[in-house]
Amino acid sequence: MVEKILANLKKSNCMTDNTFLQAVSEVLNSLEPIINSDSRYEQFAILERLVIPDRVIQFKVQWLDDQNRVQINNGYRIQFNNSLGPYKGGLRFHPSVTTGVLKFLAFEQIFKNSLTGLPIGGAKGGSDFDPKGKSDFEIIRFCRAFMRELYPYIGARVDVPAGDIGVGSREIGYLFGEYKRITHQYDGVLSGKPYAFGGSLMRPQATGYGVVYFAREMLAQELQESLEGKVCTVSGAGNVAIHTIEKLQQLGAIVVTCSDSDGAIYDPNGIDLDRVRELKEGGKRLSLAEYSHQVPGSIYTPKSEYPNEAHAIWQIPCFAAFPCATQNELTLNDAKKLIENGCIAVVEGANMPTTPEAIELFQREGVLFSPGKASNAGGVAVSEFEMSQNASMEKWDFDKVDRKLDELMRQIYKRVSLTAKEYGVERNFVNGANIAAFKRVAEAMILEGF
Ligand code: NDP
Ligand code: 2IT
Repeated sequence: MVEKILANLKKSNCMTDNTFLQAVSEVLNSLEPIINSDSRYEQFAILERLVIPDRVIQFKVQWLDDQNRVQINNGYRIQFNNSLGPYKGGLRFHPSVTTGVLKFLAFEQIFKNSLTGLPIGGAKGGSDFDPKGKSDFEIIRFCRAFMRELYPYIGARVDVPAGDIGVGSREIGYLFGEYKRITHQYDGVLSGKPYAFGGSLMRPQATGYGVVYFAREMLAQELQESLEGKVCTVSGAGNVAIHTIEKLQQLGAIVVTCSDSDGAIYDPNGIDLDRVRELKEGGKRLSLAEYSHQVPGSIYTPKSEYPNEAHAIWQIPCFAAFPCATQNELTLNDAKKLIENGCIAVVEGANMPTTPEAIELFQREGVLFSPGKASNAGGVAVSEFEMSQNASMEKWDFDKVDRKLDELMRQIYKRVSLTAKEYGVERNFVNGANIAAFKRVAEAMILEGF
């Protein structure tokens, strides 16, 4: 059954990128213990329907650069599944964006959003636009052109985009401004807005803080361990990485690494987060090589010097590893090294950063492994809190959002670990997450007919 679905998908998706198939294979294979437990799954063709997006919207984005030259990019929104609520998921602006990458991200989002227990469906969108090196006015012109094409398809009760790689509150602000100018509507059509007009406190921190809350709970429950005084490695230097590092440091962990698309920093004295922020926040995206010039004792390894099919970050000994940059950034070779160096937990902050072979090895060797759809769900959860505040015209204070986030991450951990136990795959949080998420989505799909 699973093989047949995967073969059909391969045929119908002329794919230049395998990430969509990778994500679907993982989910379908992990559903084995549940799929025959309810005859309605077959009767309603749930698996077959689940792997095909409701809609793939593609459009041309035309904008003027600072030299008044016309520039063209591809824009996309993949509305994958809205059984549980309005389509919800981020926008990614990065040259590597293709339909395939966005389909993988939108598919993962269905399950992540289901795990939160909140009423949100799964979607993703973005563009192959590269924000690096663009002026603020170029970013504005691009965001306006992007929204001019996207606005008919979104709405506070229809589809609510947010940020992802290359899209933070600055870009969401510009996108919102254009939506408002075109439609004359002032509602929660986007989340991750600046606090000044409708954003939620703590949305910028939510994904990273949530990752650490999940890790704290998992370590306490599974191993009676804490993060205090432990050496941790984090990859990435963007929104998720920065706030993962911040919360780890608040809990007394010693974070010794971070990275960007060109190289990695090892700082045995603990990452100086203010320096990283100066280089990376506000869309600056300066090179981390600068960090090693500014901070004595730190070492920068450019990407060209990474070991064969491995990454510099994962060569550093640590208690727990937090991949927070991008997909497939932690390979089998990296996993071998982490295990050799005594790493006992891997907590994904990015979406699908660990390759399937690496996950398998971690699980075989008893390393606690948390998939991103469970541990990075705090971002989208606080996005939903933002939708809720917008709809009721309320403003929650920081502590309220923080408490709700912490509680929600504990709930996700509990849901995932109990489900794994119930289906005979104890401590397999990948299968636990996929099964728990699937049950909720499948039930809604059945009850809504077809
Ligand atoms: P940002 O754009 O803020 O940061 C991305 C970071 O990853 C940057 O340091 C960037 O380097 C690096 N990076 C991007 N692409 C590559 C690549 N191909 N190879 C190596 N490094 C790369 O994005 P976020 O922090 O928001 O996103 C990071 C991950 O977390 C993504 O997988 C995203 O899908 C996921 N995520 C994000 C959420 C959010 O709320 N923002 C929520 C849940 C998951 P450089 O500085 O050189 O560009
Ligand atoms: O991958 C993700 O969960 C996000 N990029 C956040 C999505 C959201 O709607 O907040």
